[in-house]
Amino acid sequence: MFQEKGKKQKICVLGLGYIGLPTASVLANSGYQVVGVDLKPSLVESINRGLVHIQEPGLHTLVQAAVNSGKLVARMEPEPADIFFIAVPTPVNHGPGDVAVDLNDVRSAAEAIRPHLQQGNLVVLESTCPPGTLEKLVAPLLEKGGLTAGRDFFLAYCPERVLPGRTMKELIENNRIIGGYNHPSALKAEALYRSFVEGEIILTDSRTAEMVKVAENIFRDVNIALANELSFICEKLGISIWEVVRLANLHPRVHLHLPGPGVGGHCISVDPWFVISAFPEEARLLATARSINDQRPLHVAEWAARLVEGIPAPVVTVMGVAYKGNIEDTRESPALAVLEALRRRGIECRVYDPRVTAFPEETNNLAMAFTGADLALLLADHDEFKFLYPRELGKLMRTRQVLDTRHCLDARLWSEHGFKYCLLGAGMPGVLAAGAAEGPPGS
Ligand code: SAJ
Repeated sequence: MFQEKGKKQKICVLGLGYIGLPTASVLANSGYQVVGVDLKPSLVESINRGLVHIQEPGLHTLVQAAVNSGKLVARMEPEPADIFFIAVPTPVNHGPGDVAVDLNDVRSAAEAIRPHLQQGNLVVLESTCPPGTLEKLVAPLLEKGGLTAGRDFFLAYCPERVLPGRTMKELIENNRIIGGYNHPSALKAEALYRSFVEGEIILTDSRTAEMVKVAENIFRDVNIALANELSFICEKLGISIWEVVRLANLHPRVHLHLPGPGVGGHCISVDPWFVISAFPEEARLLATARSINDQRPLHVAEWAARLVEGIPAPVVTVMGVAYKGNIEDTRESPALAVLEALRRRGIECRVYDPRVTAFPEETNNLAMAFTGADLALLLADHDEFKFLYPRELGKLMRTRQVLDTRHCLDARLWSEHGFKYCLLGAGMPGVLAAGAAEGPPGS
């Protein structure tokens, strides 16, 4: 059986980031001999010491076990193997009036694999890519070595679908879509994934699998944009979008997402561009959704600025610079755009985030962050914020005001301690004071 044989197979994972490292460690702990490849020497060195550069529950333990058992080693270059995984970044670059998809890392990975590719090998692309990438870019690059894709070696696109913060669990439990370059390739990849995935595995062609992956994230982006647009309207109506979403979602066929300060992370705010840039005429809804979500940080900054208007040399303390709650990742975080917009207006900003460690101006010292502040601006709904004492915080602050953009805090509690509690998507600031004592629905 492939699976039994697979236990002894050697796998090269190119890219030891948010997907590559968790995947490499799971594969190593499933019995494969894994060589993790990354271009960053410091990262390679630290992984070989069992250390991780990503905060993800369960990852450190797994990497340590894999390294200690000798099943996982990190290198700067690929080497001959039975299976190659490509899990490298696929960013988009925003130029003036133009967004360009950057597939350079995928290209480099395919070129690095090529000299080592042998008859019978399997190459799997996991990075999110524009539909058609496997056929049009990866296969031709690999074939330049003289072997033919689908005949001499197997090739498949298997998108990762894990939610940051739940990666290790979802890597095993999620259903997987496998898009084969041809059917034999899909079957070969299926056998590999069956050896560590507990969810269902569905086979299709590579272009469909590529489109499925981006469609999943596009669905979320468009749905969030809808919630954000309704949120603008609810503010004008003086009602709460949060209550509207809660009640609408009681309908069995409605699943509105939540509004917020914007859409961050390296997936939802990036992947729609893989389709928009290739189909600008057709992808009108996608582009509109992107633009609605991109405007959110400016709207939040506008609210915040209004709340501190008239205060001499106002200070705003941002609570949570991560792109969402309970993670340490700040990539594409809406908080960055909010900070920039506030600073452009000359407003002094501080950043308090108990999760994020790699943000230069971040502090997890409450006193440093809140002393003399005029507004606590909650942007990421970390669990820690739910347990903050508004009474203690209020003593430090110059003006007791909080703007909650995630419906995270207990409005009644904060109001009881003298705070003007404002909830994004629940009426304009003037109107908010009246509704403040009501607290969030269900509180
Ligand atoms: N957000 C909202 N409202 C919501 C949900 C999210 O404003 O109702 C915001 C978040 O605060 C965050 C952004 O959207 O700023 C993205 O967060 P997320 O939790 O929706 O997504 P990611 O980027 O952490 O992970 C997504 C997931 N995709 C889907 O759920 C369809 C994950 O499963 C994918 O594997 C991942 O993208 C990826 O790598 O593509």
